Amino acid sequence: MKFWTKFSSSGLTDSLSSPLYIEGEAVRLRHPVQTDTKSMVEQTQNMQNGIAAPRVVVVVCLLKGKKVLLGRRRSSIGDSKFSLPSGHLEFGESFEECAARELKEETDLDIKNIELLTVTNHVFLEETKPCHYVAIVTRAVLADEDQEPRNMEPNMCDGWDWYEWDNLPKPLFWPLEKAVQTGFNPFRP
Ligand code: IPR
Ligand code: MG
Repeated sequence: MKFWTKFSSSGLTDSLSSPLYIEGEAVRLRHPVQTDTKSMVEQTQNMQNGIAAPRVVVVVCLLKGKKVLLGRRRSSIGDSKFSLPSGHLEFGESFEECAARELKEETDLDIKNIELLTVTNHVFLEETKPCHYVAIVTRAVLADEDQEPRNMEPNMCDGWDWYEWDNLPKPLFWPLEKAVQTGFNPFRP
């Protein structure tokens, strides 16, 4: 069953049975949401068969001794926040493949012993760019302990460094912040 939500230029007119029109086109949503027309235009950038869809990202807790690798983001999403290396899951990829690829792309590091730890759900409909992400949180270690991270995407990140889990920098980017709030600890066996 498909739900529809109708918007007017003045904002939300909530109805499960009315279409949402953005620039003349009807857009299907599975749930009515509280936001305005401009936000909806942004939100519906990720469409699958005409339905606004969540995206999947894989984040990696790369552990070295008592430290974890973090970088300060440069991005319209989470700008200036400290983030685990992360990236969007590509079609056909396993979580482990995505983790290894993203680490290589962003830090030039090779990793091993990639394990799934937890999943976090992030729904931000009130942001300038509303979005919905499911974050697959993994853990890994360096394939070669002597490797050092390189900032491979300086337009996306200020640089990578190792931080003590008990003394994380602030502010943290959502996936890590949410995990920490729930008592998550990647160092637990
Ligand atoms: P990419 O795929 O560009 O590495 O994604 P990202 O690191 O900017 O974003 C993934 C995190 C989500 C939660 C925005
Ligand atoms: Mg990334």
